Amino acid sequence: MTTLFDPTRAGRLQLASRIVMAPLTRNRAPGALANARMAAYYRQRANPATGAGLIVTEATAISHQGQGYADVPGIWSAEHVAAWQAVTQAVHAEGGKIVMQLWHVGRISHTSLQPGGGAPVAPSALTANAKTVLLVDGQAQFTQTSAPRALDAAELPGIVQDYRRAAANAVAAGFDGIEVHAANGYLIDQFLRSGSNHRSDAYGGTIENRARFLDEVMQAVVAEIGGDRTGIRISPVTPANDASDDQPQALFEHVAHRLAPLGLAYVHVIEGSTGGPREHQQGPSPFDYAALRQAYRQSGGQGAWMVNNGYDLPLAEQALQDGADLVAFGKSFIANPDLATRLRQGGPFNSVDRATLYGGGEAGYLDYPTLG
Ligand code: 8OZ
Repeated sequence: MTTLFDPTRAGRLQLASRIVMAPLTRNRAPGALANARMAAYYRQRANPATGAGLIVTEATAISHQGQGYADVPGIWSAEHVAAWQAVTQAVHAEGGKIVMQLWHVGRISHTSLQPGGGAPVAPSALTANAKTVLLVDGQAQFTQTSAPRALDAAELPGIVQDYRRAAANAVAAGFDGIEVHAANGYLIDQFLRSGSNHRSDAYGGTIENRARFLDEVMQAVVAEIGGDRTGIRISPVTPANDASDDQPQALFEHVAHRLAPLGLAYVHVIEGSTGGPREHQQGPSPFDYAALRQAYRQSGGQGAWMVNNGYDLPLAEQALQDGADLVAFGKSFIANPDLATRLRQGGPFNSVDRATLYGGGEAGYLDYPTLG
């Protein structure tokens, strides 16, 4: 019987366990630059014997336009690349593996974070009923997102190019690969889902059209660094950031079909409502995740299948028996740097302090205790 503690492979990534540290936004990168404190945080979780078999970084902006939250890191300049090298070196020194999550927030932004104080960009000029995180005197301030402007189709190749450059930069910074953030109501998901995409051109309307932008991003990134170190994260029914779709099953089975030929390292699926109920449903029937994986496999997709959202040990072991390859843990990795040790021993588990999640210093970041 496969356990969480058994090694596996995801594309060209040899992983010492099935335990993945999920991407987690922490707003501790002033100037969009990774720093020594972040390197220490990832290092604490990097040894596969006690921590993660694979770390996915916090979401990282591919461009200034892709920024939507205070003090989140970036990967669009040489300065960003140099800053992240301290993180990849720290993780590799512990024998760990780390991929960077590439992020464009689209409409989930605020004019104060955009180039020239302009409007955020989106598939359509529809304001999200959603909040972003600004920092005021170091304190997280949850603030309504700004009204976006609709992207002109002529702007899209530039954004695709930003993803491609970000992937190249991530490799230059020493990452083992990248994960394209296509989940949680950010730019790619805004194109995918009917609630946020009201376009009448080749990028809107039909499912095929709404998936076109994702397709172009994936093709570009895979051409740049190779499919076997590229992953993707999707969240078929999450309502996060005002995301909605009237036919999620058909939409994401189409996405699975399109992803299959890319030779990806892995597909990462948030089940249900991100950070909330796993049973969350959009549309008339519960989402069928087994059918989604089957659609991917039947189209020839061989990437590792990574599941996420509210997993504990029994649920995770069951997922592996049911055909998942990897399980990503979010909040439990924030609070338990030695999560693998604790899972192996059946606990105990520290719980997360919500007051220190977004922004701040070492408290609630570097000071969660390990066993022993
Ligand atoms: C929580 C706070 C800010 C951003 C996501 C990147 O949901 C995020 C995020 C989560 O994917």
